[in-house]
Amino acid sequence: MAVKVCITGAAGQIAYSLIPSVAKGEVFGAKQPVIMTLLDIPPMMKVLEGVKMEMVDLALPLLQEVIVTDDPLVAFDNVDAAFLVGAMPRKEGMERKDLLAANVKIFQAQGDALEKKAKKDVKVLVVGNPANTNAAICSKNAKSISPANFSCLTRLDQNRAQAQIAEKLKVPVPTVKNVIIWGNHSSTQFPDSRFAIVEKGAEKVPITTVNKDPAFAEYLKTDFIKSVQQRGASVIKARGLSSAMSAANASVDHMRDWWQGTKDRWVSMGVFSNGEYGIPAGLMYSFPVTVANKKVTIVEGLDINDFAREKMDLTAKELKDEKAMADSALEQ
Ligand code: NAX
Repeated sequence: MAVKVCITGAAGQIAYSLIPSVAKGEVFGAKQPVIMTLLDIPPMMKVLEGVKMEMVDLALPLLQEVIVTDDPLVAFDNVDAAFLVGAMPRKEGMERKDLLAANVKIFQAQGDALEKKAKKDVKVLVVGNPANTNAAICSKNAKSISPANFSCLTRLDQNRAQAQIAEKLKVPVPTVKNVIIWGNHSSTQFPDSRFAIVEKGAEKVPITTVNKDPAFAEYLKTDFIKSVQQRGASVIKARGLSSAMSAANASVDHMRDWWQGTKDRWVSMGVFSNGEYGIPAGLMYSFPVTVANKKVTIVEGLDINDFAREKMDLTAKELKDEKAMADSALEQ
């Protein structure tokens, strides 16, 4: 049976990289057929028809059907998985709270549509910003779907962090494991390298054992954190556009691990807190998690020192403020 997958914001730049990966089997399995529904807004329908033509021209064995639409009720009909990428971009002169207000309304409407149409075990990954708060609003409006089926993307931040450490240590990127992103997908996130290891054969070596130089330990507490927090802004500055190829790749990583499991490593996902590590219950917060049988479990029992506590609370506070702003925007 085919897996039915929706991608929203399907005429945009992230979707343009994400669509072929999903259609080729990189997310749901190399032998798993897919039906794809693509949602965007009415002015983008012509572009979306072009995207559909290109998908047909990929001539892929796993892609059974492509449906393009501007109606969320059609896009989410009977879907098993949804990548919610589409969001209102920040326009010149727009304040953060106006951007948030516009987006929470989009995600409220999409939550309603998911509630009406999606499978009850649908897996929803929110990529569109502000991703954490959008995911929380979406879930709130889809009451009959478990909140555990909603998450938001912080995997790009994790990948950025992992790549920077690998570069510093001159080791292959996949051998660096257990870097954590805590909190919001914003510049208050806390990229935490304290538990990171390098795998050398069967050995797991803490990164500060791989490089014992005190300057490296200092870098991990300062420039490393800042550069991961600011990486998105650096890409915009250089490219004139926000991260797209890397965001699509991270979305693939996130959904693939949710669908197929994480095996022996932690990954970071924005999920609802149940009060773990003193983070208020109900906040959509990025935690280290493992996944087995499509069930996400927050890694517990990690030591939180004063340095980490301060950073984790700061990003939680930003999320609480965003949630309050979103709630007031929805009341208006
Ligand atoms: P684009 O502007 O290229 O594409 C967005 C698409 O969404 C457009 O085609 C637009 O028409 C569509 N759209 C707008 N409102 C919609 C609605 N109500 N329903 C369906 N589609 C709608 O942006 P792109 O570069 O693809 O980025 C998409 C989102 O990802 C943005 O919000 C961006 O900020 C966010 N990002 C999130 C990241 C993360 O790690 N969580 C990283 C990358 C990116 O910044």
